[in-house]
Amino acid sequence: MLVQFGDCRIELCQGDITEQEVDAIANAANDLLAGGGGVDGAIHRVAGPTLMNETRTLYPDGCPTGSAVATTGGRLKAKYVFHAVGPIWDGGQQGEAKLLESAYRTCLELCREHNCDSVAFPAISTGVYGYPMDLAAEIALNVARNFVVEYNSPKLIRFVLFSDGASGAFARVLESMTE
Ligand code: AR6
Repeated sequence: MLVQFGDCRIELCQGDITEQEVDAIANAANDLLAGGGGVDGAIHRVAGPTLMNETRTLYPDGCPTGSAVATTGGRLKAKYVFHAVGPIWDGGQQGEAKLLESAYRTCLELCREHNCDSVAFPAISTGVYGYPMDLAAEIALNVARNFVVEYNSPKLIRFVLFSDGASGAFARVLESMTE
């Protein structure tokens, strides 16, 4: 499914983010940038040791929750990886929505900084961090839509979803944006 906003499109697909041929992919990292399981583990495995070397050297203090930092893509097809730190879900009253929003938004700002026309995102925080998928989908897609409407870039934002549940949740929200 895809929806066009001005010159930009927001696209949904089901699959593995490590295989995406885009300028940048976002990672769902932790605040120590210590690597881990889930999509983080998969990205580091495919990209190789360059990623961890760069995060250790460039960001020895890690990255605060709600923000993101850039490295190159190592052996990935993508030129850059934006390591985004989403919040751990704690019932929804601890500022989780704002933090998730700013994690996505920082990645989109990094696209502008690094001249990336295309970026792929996983559903940040919806795995180990427990963010409810439907709420996360609404935040992710709202940030994406608001950003492209404001800046007319990047030209492509693709959400790469790992399960039927994630695809369904994102599709429902994106459909509602076209009504
Ligand atoms: N491609 C796309 N999506 C994926 C892939 C993949 N290859 N693998 C998993 N997902 P998670 P979080 C989906 O747990 O919740 C790590 O240990 C997955 O189904 O990877 O932000 C970090 O180091 C889910 O919908 O990230 C942190 O400590 C989504 O990606 C912590 O987990 C995010 O799941 C971050 O937790």
